[in-house]
Amino acid sequence: MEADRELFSIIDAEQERQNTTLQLIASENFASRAVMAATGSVLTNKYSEGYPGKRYYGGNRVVDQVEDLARRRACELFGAEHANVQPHSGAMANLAAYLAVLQPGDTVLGMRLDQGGHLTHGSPVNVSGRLYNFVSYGVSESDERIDFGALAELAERHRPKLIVAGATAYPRVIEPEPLRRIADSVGALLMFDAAHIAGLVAGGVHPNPVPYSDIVTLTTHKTLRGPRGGCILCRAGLAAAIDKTVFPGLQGGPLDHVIAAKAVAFFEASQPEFAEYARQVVRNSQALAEALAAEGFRLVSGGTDNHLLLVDLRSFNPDLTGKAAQEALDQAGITLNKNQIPGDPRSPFVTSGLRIGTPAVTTAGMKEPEMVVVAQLVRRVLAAVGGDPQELDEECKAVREEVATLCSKFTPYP
Ligand code: DSN
Repeated sequence: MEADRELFSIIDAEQERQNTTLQLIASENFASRAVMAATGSVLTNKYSEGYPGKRYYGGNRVVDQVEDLARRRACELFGAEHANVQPHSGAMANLAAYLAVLQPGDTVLGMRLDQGGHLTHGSPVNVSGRLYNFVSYGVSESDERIDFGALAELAERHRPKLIVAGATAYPRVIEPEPLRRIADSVGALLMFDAAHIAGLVAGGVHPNPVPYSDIVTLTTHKTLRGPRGGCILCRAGLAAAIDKTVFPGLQGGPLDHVIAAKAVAFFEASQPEFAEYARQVVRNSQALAEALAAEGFRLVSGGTDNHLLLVDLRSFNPDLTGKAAQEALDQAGITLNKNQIPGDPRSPFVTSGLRIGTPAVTTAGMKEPEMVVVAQLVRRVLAAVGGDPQELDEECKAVREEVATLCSKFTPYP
């Protein structure tokens, strides 16, 4: 058969993009060759509905070993009693967790999307917000950190069955202990969505929510640096309910090739080098925050202690929107995303902020000195937005060349 040159040349173009431009999307990373080899393996050919030892089809002796290994490694890495490694994504992991412990109409507390939460934490446009009575909590105006006092009051008033913790755009540590206390005070279950910080937890730089939570969901492709997918960790008492909900409740056949790659990622994340990686992710994020502040940008909450930072663009230029900033930076080879900031007067499609993350550039080998250069490049582009369009074009072109030179020393896939 003729080779599919058309498709593979498109993939080559994406590899070139990843190698030559700056990847600063907080939820992205560069998976290892081993993770990608497992994802591209013959395991993609197998059907294996069910769980190890209890499959619907034959021929699963080998696949059972893969899934058992992935489950065992996930439990060891996070100190969990049970792991389900089949969720196709973080959204599926969250939905399965809800379906396992809630009835439609039940009350749940979750962090509001525009305060740093996630669509699946009760947004009205997501099935979570349609099926359950989500009540939102957020950050306090004064320090832009989770307002635990207000959260405790909401819990007292609404008596939720479940409290959902975790965020996608929150630059601070989320302490699991006070959440457990609040959940216990009203007899609620606690679910911690650790999708963003799973790698920081595995690397020992953030507190592990597993001992405090009834359920922890995560994705394997963000700071954890594995394949695109989800995972659920839970107490032994919830294992049967979670497993039954993932399959046959929600999904069909598991993606065995991705489960194999998750096993690789759990192995890699258990190595001493990964702990150093996680530490460097945070050091880079803090260096970038400091450098951006020196360039005139206000950081939401004043800085960061994780892998991401939120920039309030209004401090730099009140007319500069996240949308315009993202588009100009994209043109200059700097990939990141516009993001609402707490209390943002602009819509999620426009926004007043940017979210910037360091997991991918840290994997590529960048350190604090490179973060200072990145901040300067970002400032140069954003200073030109809103002025003469031709000057903006020229500045983007000049920055793009400097970005390419920088990336040539830190190429993820040479
Ligand atoms: N899309 C992910 C993120 O960027 O945070 C969350 O699902």
